[in-house]
Amino acid sequence: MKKYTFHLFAILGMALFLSSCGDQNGKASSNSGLSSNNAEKVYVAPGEHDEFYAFMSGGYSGNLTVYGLPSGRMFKEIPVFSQFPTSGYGYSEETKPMLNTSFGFVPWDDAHHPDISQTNGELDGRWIFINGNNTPRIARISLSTFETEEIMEVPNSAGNHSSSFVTENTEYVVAGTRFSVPIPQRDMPINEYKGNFRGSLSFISVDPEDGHMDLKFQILMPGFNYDLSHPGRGKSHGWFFFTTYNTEEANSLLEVNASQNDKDFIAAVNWKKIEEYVANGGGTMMPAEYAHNVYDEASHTATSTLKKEVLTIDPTKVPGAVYFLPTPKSPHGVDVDPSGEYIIGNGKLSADLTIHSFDKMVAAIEAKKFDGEAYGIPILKFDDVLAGTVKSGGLGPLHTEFDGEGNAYTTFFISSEVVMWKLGTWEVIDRKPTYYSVGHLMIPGGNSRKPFGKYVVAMNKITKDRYLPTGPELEHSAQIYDISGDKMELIYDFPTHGEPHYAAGIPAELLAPKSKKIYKLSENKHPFAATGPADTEVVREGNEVHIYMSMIRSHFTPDNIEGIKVGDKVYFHVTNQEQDFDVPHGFAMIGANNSELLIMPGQTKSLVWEPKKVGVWPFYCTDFCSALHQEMQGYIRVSPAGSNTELSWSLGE
Ligand code: K7E
Ligand code: CUA
Repeated sequence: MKKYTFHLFAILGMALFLSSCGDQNGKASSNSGLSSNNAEKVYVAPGEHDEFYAFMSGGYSGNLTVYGLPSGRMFKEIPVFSQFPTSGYGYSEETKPMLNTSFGFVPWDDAHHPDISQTNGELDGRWIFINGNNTPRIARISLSTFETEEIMEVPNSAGNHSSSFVTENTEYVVAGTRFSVPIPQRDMPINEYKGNFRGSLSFISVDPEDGHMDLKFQILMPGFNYDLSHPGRGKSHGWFFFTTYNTEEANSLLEVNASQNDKDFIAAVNWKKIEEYVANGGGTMMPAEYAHNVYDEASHTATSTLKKEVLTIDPTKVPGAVYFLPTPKSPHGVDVDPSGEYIIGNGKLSADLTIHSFDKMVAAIEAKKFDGEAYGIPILKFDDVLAGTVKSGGLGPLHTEFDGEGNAYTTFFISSEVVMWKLGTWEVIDRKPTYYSVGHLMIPGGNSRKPFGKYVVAMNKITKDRYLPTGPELEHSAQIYDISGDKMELIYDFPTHGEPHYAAGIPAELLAPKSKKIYKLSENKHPFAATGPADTEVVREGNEVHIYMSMIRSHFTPDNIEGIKVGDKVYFHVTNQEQDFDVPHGFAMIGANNSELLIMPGQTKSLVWEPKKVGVWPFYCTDFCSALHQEMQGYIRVSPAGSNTELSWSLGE
């Protein structure tokens, strides 16, 4: 330990020396955050573990990446909405159904907001949810296997952005539409948008035992843009808050036309009221097509079901269910503090933050003090619900997180900074620059009753000169600030993959002990599993051939197969017989029009291959698994279509 520290000091000394010489641009050093003390704060010695997991959305990568804090080391990319050749996700026969939608197979999406499941408003570390914006979907990922287990398409939605946030006991994962659309979809002139389009807010229930999702109801709101959302907690549990913009209902040149109103709204939704209404038979079933894809851990296989209807709610028919809180300047994020009292509107075209009071909101509703209505939904008076304003001096507030010690941290995109301020007194305590143009920020547990306020991670949109250049395309950049003291201290930069929008962090001790190590062979229920060499065989059904194959260090059984013909459709069903932690094997077949398979111990995966050329063709293991990994290979003999080469298979003959 001592030795490492010494080396680190030596390296740092050099870095300081170099930067003090100034760079080629003659620009002043931006390394003021760098001191040996800060270096120690992010240094995780070889073999040591990080204190937190950070799950960062991949944005346009469609996936979720896992990092350690404070080291900023990337541990895993979890494929969610995008095909991922590294593991075969979305290419293997078992996982193709995960990417099925009512539009057919959609192997990509734009993933924005991960949120970890909660019990009593605290992170419980069972699952993490994330939204797909483009072809509206919500995914559930297991935090024991770190695999995507379920994807629910969201009908009547478009640009599924105010998603995927969970209620205090994970009763629901909530999804709101960014783009309003005709509901049901129909052929109509675009310029008749106003008054005719609708915005849907979807409540997807989560089974407390197995996490399975079910789309319970959709609230059909006026045709605004529903940008972000967050749950009430503590006393405001039972409510959900959504920001809106484009309350002008413009359908063109929104940068001008959707910035006309001085105030848009935060929609406050009392979902418990709606739940009650639904339980009493309220709501209207509407035809809707949407896919529900579930991955089963025992069979290692996903199935996709196309659902046909959805329960819709007209909010004007449920008294007391929805109110509008006027909020200045096209708010982007809406965040709720750990106590559940303060609802923070981040008006992205403003310098100030608007904080609404939950208690005042309830009092104003009880006193029926309304300032008119919008499409039958009561509008509360701005001054009646206002708790305070943060005069930040920054520009372009986007998102706020909390440290659990009475402080809030807000990102300002335009002025590129994080501003720390005090809940209740609204005074600004500290501000630190970000490099550059920060979007979201994350404190582990920062969207729960119990934040772990040691670090805040800022996720920046623009990288420019932070790293060695990599051509025109640069990875995004995240920055870690130590917030354990009175002021924020920038301690580290690290590159992130795709475009992280939001992230969710959790103490490592809540996840690491229950992380799954292997799949038990004895529990493998895959219909084509070959859990031992005795189960291996090759079965022909017309021109379909099923190969039940097993693998163990360092061979495949069988490794010689003859009798395959051009025009066949060959399924390799490959089972990894290993029962040791971290001994995957890979499988790759020459000319296959998909990817390799990376198969975990005890798991079965299937690859389809349609041989097009006569010959003898090799397959091999792609993961360096033993000293004899290079020997882990086999051959398939492919005969002409119509030939009578007999089907045979063998090992060691
Ligand atoms: Cu990037 Cu939450 Cu999609 Cu703000 S959103 S930055
Ligand atoms: Cu198995 Cu390399």
